[in-house]
Amino acid sequence: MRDPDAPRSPSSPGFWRSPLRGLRFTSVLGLVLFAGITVLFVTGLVSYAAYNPDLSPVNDMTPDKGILGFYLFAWPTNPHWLYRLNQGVHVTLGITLVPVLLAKLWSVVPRLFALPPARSLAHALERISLLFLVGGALFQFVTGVLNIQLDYVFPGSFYPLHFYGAWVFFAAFVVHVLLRMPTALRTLRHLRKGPRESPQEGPQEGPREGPREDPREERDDLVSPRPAEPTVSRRGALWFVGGGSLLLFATTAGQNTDGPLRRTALLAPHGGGDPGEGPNGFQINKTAAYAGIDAAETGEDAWRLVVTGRTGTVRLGREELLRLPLHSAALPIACVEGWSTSDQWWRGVRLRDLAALVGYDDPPDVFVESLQRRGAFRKAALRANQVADPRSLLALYVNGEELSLDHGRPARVIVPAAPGVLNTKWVARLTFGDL
Ligand code: HEM
Ligand SMILES: Nc1nc2c(c(=O)[nH]1)N[C@H]1C(S)=C(S)[C@@H](COP(=O)(O)O)O[C@H]1N2
Ligand SMILES: [Mo]
Repeated sequence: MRDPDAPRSPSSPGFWRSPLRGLRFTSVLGLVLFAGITVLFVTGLVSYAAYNPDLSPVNDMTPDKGILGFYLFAWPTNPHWLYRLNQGVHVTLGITLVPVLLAKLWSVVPRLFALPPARSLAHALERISLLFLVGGALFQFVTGVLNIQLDYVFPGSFYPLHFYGAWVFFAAFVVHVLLRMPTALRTLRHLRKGPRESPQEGPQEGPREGPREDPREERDDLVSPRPAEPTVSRRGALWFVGGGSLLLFATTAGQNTDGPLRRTALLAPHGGGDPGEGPNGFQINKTAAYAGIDAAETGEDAWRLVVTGRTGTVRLGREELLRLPLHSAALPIACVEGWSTSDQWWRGVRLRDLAALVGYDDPPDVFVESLQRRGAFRKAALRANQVADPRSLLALYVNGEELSLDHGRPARVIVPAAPGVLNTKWVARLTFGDL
């Protein structure tokens, strides 16, 4: 027989000795995760809807989604910062929650090794759901962070992985919350009524047997039966976790601003090309060089915008385009990676005016194609409501100057509230008609 106190096996309760572990620590972290992960799930699904995946296969990064697309809706154009807010929250919150997730896992790690693996069928099912919970949590956080930091280590495949992963993880999450929320709330209610000990005093004793001061108190298997000397109080540990989160927040959030604050975004993705100063001096995602754009093709003599619709095809050179009414709109670029710019001042031709040129008084959907020959974002489909918005432009100018080559010269799409991927650069062709 194994001595239950022998710290040799991680499945023996005595192996885990931190006096910080206990229902309270786990419950506080659990409640923070509950709020945070619910917001992550909702903003994640909303971000997917923002791509118009049900409009055209070119927009759909997860074509085999099946019924998981049940909730999709026509993405609105108001408020114009909608995607900026949604994705800023999704990415910034995801990064900020990393320390909380790690601390939560640490707090329950003895449970993961507990033997016997299953005491009953119900217990076996719960443990299988925990596999999906823990695996799913790690998977979602790791794929999310890798996608932002390593600039598409898995181009294309990231979207289905993160999308299906979200559903598996969230299903396990809901089961876990249903099972554990009562415990978490009861534990914290006790805490507010006055804990039996101050956090500095270390662990309770004899969690398994013996009389308790409050007989209704739950048994707490997370408390170590042979705790080590505390090196930090529970409150101190929570501050440590919160401090880690704060640090990540402070080094991430700046990527949603322009100007000097952006330099605080040490964890923002880098390498998009140096935007330099001046009117075109805002974040660049893919540079023209990266996208394989030949400057000669964008020049006055070479470039023709090809617009197709009900009444046929119209080809417009830059000069002809500029003879159409020009309009302005102040709109941000907001990337799925969680960075965004503040509103830039774009100037160009309304998409709905271009639709009218080829026979549509009531704007239909449009299929946009770039000069770019390869790469995932060279085509995009916009919905009729986006085409109809008077702020949706084929922009030729930004902040009073011609678009730089990296920002999409000679012309790019800009649509209010849309994710960056739908703002196609180096536009060559617009095909209007219901998709
Ligand atoms: C990413 C999300 C989460 C992960 C990966 C996670 C993981 C775990 C794991 C593996 C356990 C041990 C279960 C066992 O073997 O009995 C556990 C216990 C617990 N979790 Fe979570 N959890 C998460 C979110 C939450 C949330 C949102 C709550 C709040 C309602 C919560 C509250 C608890 C409580 C109170 C326990 C201890 C239960 C007990 O000892 O009776 N957890 N968690
Ligand atoms: N042709 C083309 N257009 C594109 C892209 C691209 O790779 N190719 N990237 C898109 C993405 S993901 C974003 S976030 C925005 C970024 O625009 P910016 O580089 O001008 O900031 O452009 C979009 N338009
Ligand atoms: Mo993007």
